[in-house]
Amino acid sequence: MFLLVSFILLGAVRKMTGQYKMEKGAINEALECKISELEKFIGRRVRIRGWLYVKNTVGKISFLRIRDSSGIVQVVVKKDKVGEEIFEKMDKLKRESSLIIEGVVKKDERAPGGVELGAESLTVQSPSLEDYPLRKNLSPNLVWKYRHLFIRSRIMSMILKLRSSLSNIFRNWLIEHGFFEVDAPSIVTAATEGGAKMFEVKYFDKKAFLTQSSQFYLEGAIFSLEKVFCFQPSFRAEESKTRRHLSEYWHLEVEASNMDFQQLLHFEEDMITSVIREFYDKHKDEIKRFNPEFKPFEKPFKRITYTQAVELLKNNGVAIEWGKDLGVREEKMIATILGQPVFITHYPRQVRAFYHMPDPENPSVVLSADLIVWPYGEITGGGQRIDDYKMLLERIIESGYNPDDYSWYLDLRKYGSVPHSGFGLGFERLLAHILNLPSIKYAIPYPRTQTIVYP
Ligand code: NSS
Repeated sequence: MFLLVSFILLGAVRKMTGQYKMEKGAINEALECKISELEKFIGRRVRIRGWLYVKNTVGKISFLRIRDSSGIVQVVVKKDKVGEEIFEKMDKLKRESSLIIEGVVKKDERAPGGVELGAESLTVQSPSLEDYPLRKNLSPNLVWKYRHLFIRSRIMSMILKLRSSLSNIFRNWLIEHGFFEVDAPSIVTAATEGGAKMFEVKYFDKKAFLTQSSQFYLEGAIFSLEKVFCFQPSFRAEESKTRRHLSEYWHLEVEASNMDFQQLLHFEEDMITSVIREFYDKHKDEIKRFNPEFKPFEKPFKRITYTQAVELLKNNGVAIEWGKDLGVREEKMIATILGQPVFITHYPRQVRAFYHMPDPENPSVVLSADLIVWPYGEITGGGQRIDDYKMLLERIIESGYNPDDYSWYLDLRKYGSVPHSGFGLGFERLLAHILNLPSIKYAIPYPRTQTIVYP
């Protein structure tokens, strides 16, 4: 009796875990796999699921290129193998129809990936209802109009994979270095970055905004967790139609207690060089395809103070007054002369947001740093924060803001304030720089710019 019960139970467990099916199927059933795995299964019968990329029929044979998330394979469909009805149906299929194909994997040195699939059965999951609108020689307008389809392209799927990997590497690096991920609200009531415009939101009967930066919320969180970061969108309503501006971009922001300005610069260098090195080592071939010239950044990064930068620019014929913010032209010149990336530090207080700590040795400048590359410009902005209640209140008033709007932020300086620093990194700017993309819009699946809000 005991043996009988055990036997029945064992059978149930094997069924549940799929073990039973595997054993039975090993002989007859096709093995479900991704296209990139096919080379491991030469001679085996497999099943792939994908989308029709290209079709070319010559008499009774059709050559299909099928893509899935992992790659592309050539599938040879012979009329006598799949039957006349299926062959005719398949021959009418339009690009991007979704298919399930079973067949035997064959070695073929000439084929991309070194293999091709000899189809034995073909199931149309869903035929494309119309001609696919994205064909060769795409105009930029078409790309933005059909962004939801364009992300299926090989180039975009490659970029999206790299994007996903880069964000994972950043996250893992920060977590391994003792940071906690903290989530901040996207709907807020006040500005953080003086210069940048905000999107207004009707929030029930109140006025609110889409956040420009999660910095203030991270500053709040250091008093709980000490080392924190977030990776989420920031919104900028700037009317800039440049290759480096998005209205919604992914912002990696880091904040740490008891970190001073010099420690912050070292921290940024460490994080950025380690993350880019790991990213490069993992994806060298893909990165080289986009940007053969790219070399991972080396420590230490070049450093120049704003005042030295103004001197340098003047010596190179640029008419710039001390106290004015640096523009694209100036950043380009500095990055070209000094090499990149370069930290520009100690900006005049009037061109930086109110929360920056004035330099105790020269309070007309603040302990802030932008990391500049070319052509994407500033990839990080950050610095040491004012941690004194009175000083922060004065700076808020001096900058023309209403202290009531910032009372919770001021509170942080009332209860056990500590020196602290942090920075924000424009994720798409960094990715676009590494891959040398023609515009930041290629570094994000669904860009939002002054002119693009659909799809
Ligand atoms: O405005 S920043 O320079 N700084 C802040 O928002 C700080 N509150 C961040 C912090 O210290 N936690 O923006 C930071 C970075 C900047 O260096 C750019 O790389 C990127 O955010 N950024 C942008 N990327 C894409 N599009 C736009 N419009 C954009 N604006 C800033």
